Amino acid sequence: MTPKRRVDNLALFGGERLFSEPRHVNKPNSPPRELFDRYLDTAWSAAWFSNDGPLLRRFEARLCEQFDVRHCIVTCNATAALDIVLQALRLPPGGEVILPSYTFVSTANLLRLAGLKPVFCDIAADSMNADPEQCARLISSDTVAIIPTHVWGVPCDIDALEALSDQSGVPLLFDAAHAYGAVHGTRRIGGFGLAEIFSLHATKALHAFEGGIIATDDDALADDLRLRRNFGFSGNDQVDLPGVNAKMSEAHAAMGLANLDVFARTIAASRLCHETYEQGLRGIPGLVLRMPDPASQPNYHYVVAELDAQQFGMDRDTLTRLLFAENIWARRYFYPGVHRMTPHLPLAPQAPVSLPQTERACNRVLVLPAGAAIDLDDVRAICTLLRFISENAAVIAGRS
Ligand code: T4K
Repeated sequence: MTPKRRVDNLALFGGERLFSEPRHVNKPNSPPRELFDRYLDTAWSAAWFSNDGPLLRRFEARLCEQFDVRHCIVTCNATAALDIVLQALRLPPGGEVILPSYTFVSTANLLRLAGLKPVFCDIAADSMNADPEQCARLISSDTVAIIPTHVWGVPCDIDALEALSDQSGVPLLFDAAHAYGAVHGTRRIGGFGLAEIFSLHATKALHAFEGGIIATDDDALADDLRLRRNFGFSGNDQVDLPGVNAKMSEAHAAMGLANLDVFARTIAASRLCHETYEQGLRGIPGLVLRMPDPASQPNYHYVVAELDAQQFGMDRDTLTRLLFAENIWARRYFYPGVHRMTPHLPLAPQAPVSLPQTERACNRVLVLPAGAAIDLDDVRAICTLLRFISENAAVIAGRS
């Protein structure tokens, strides 16, 4: 890790890369191996590896207790989880679902596959979450659901969205993929809306290699989801409805449980990483870190920077190219915005959807390598590099 002294030292201009191996946005957290092995051994000795096994049940029970909800249905990933929720709600074909465009593409894809119509709302500039006033304006007689995301683990304006759902009678589901461990007011994320859906993908704050959680207090919905997760089987030969295979294996549940055991340490390490970036990037013109709202007890899992090209002296994409050349795989999530992705472009191209705050975020955001598993010396080296680039932005921009 040799710091750059001259612009020629940048890897994009032929210099040595800062890191010999890529530094990723979220290197997966690994719990102590013996902890994972201990859980796995119980599955091994019972020779029970899937289908509602004992580890899965333990995992679900612990999640219910944490979220203070009656049901947690754990699945093979969050996309499959939302898929069975949409099926369970029996939404009429052609129904409109309001969701932000500034989110991962999976929800909009599922809506299209289910014959539903995604209606994209803009985000509030201060939170990057769905703007409740926009959502209210988009409600029509065809609206069948609202699915906002707690982007970067920052809770949405839950009170306003719940009020909107109550007034309109439209069911509210939260995409909580990023938000395990976050708190809104005095309650953990997991207990809001009709259901909240978490991702346990390897890159998430809490992970199970792959996985998803549906948290809900609705007994009938939970019963239906358990059937749908397992092909619709209610007995050995009894199939009640057309379900799919959305089950989680015991090996995945073992990883989920092991990561749950060490989660307090995970959050503390992620927080330290965040604070190291805060310190290291302070004062760089035009490079602003999104600060976690302490009132919502964030999980500190993502380090999200916003770049003002004019003040920094270089646009976000040029900076991304410079960082990639150094093996810093910073990501411009959720570029270009779901409403501008091929499957979700408006059917009438002459009437493009205008979402100014979403487009602004898509053009400015850079998610930096972070999380509990990152080496803090790497974080300091990334900050030093960003400061060097900022100080030499005019020269670099002229050459790239
Ligand atoms: N809703 C939201 C808001 C979401 O963000 C997501 C998923 C979902 C719903 C759906 O949840 P799941 O159905 O996945 O449970 C990644 C993840 O694949 C995806 O789960 C995640 N969001 C999304 C934000 O990020 P990509 O295409 O960016 O993945 P990828 O492979 O580039 O991974 C990100 C970085 O992590 C890379 O730099 C490589 C590194 N990495 C990745 C893996 C898998 C590792 O270092 N180790 C690993 O094991 O989508």
